[in-house]
Amino acid sequence: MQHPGIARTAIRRDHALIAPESHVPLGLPDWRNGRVVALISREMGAKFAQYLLRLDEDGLALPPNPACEHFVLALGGGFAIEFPGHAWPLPAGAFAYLPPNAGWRLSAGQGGQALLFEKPYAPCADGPPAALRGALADVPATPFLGDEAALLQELLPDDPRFDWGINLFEFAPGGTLPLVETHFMEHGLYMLAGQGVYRLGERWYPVQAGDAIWMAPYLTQWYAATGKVATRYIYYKEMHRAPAA
Ligand code: UGY
Ligand code: MN
Repeated sequence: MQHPGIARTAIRRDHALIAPESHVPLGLPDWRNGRVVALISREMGAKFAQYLLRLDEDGLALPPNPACEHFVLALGGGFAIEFPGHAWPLPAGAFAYLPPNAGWRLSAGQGGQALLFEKPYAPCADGPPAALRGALADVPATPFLGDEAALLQELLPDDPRFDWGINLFEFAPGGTLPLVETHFMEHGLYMLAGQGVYRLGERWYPVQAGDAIWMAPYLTQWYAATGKVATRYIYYKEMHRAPAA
């Protein structure tokens, strides 16, 4: 058994790796039979939040910050999401986008685990967009920069009313990001499957399914999938907006 004083977790000024052994769940007001781990938040220096929700039987979750926009992905178990005029089933692998102040309620019949991204919406003339839902299995995957070993699914439409993109990368074993990236957009990332090595700035981290990563603006970043199975990670990035003036 691993020594309880050892963790892969690392929190730095411009990046963070949050490994499951460091999770500290908490309950929130008006939630029922549910707890949340704030994997990434403004407290850490990020401009958004990323949560892991665990609801037990008959659980109910509400938006942590209702004035923000949200993206929820059902990881396991089953959920239903309700907001005025809508009630959508959200089985494992389904996702939903909820605009600011949508007034949603996420319920779990038998229980389940979900990932939640949350951000203050950056307005534009025609925004914000309406709520939408989808399923990972229905979103086409395209080779990233022509690389068949790095398949990218863009879960939200390429529509300037969206101020963020939520994407899913699948790397075949041995696949890598084709370049060391740097950009003004932040990332929040959650590893769904596989393992590899993430370069974050000048540090290199062994990472695996269940890990979360925050990358601040301009952090240099690169990934190599080293496991025997494909890596799948979902990540958030700012989109369709210029850097702050
Ligand atoms: O979209 C991106 O910036 C993506 N290629 N970055 C990453 O996976 N770290
Ligand atoms: Mn990037």
